[in-house]
Amino acid sequence: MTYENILVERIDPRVGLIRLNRPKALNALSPELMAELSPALIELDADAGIGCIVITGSERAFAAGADIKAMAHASVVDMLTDDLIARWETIRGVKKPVIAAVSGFCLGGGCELAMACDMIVASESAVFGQPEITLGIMPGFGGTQRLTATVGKALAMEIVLTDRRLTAAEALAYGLVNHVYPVETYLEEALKLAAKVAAMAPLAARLAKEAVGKSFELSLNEGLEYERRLFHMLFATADQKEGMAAFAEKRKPQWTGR
Ligand code: DAK
Repeated sequence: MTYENILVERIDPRVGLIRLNRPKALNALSPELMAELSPALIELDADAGIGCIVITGSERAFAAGADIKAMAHASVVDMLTDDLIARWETIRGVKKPVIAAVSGFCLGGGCELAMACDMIVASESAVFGQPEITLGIMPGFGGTQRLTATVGKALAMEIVLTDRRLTAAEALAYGLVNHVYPVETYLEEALKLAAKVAAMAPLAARLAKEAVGKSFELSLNEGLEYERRLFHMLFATADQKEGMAAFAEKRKPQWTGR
């Protein structure tokens, strides 16, 4: 598939890179962009040669939110019936680990997209926020849920109700991002982190991601039970045998993803 609003690359080793590419609109997430992001994610997720996916924007903007101009005249029926929401939901269904490499503006739907990823690597210039309230709306893709789970109620309320923005350093302190690097190196560092993840046993990475994700939804007891089932399941894989044999034989494991 050819894309006009994103760029897709396969980077060695085993990393898929998606660049949001509407620089003039600060990568505003238009319906057209989301319609491309969704199949690109599905394609990389299905590609056995890929072990981790990185989503990035430009140095100036990861994404300044959903496209306000495209949404301005939408009715409630448009919002309810459009398959727009399904496109946003695709990110939640991706089974491989996804890292957001964020620089510059990371606002509204852009911040929600980054938070829907599994890890965030930020540049020193990154600014996180949920400015929807200034448009007469509120976050619609996790800005009241994932953000609150990460930074806590008090700060989430301030961000969502007053358009308080977080600097990269604050985002790091509150646990919203994994690492902060200079603008010149943040993408390279995100790709290095992705390569590290992609070098792990693919099925173990997939199930480990699933189990961490479930911790947001289940009680502790249910989560522990769920984790145990996935843990047991990995003993049916060739990679578990290989990983433990390699340890005993003091060599690097050769994963097959089986
Ligand atoms: N939408 C459309 N265009 C945008 C945009 C956006 N979100 N953000 C920036 N642009 C465009 C500007 O209109 C401008 O275009 P031209 O006028 O040159 O044609 C260009 O990008 C450069 O922007 P500025 O000239 O404004 O640049 P500045 O450096 O002065 O300001 C800024 C940068 C990021 C502070 C400012 O552009 C800004 O405040 N942007 C809007 C930020 C914002 O309010 N974002 C939240 C949008 S609402 C959903 C899920 C999620 C959502 C919706 C639905 N579903 C699941 C269905 C999310 C909603 C949102 O994100």
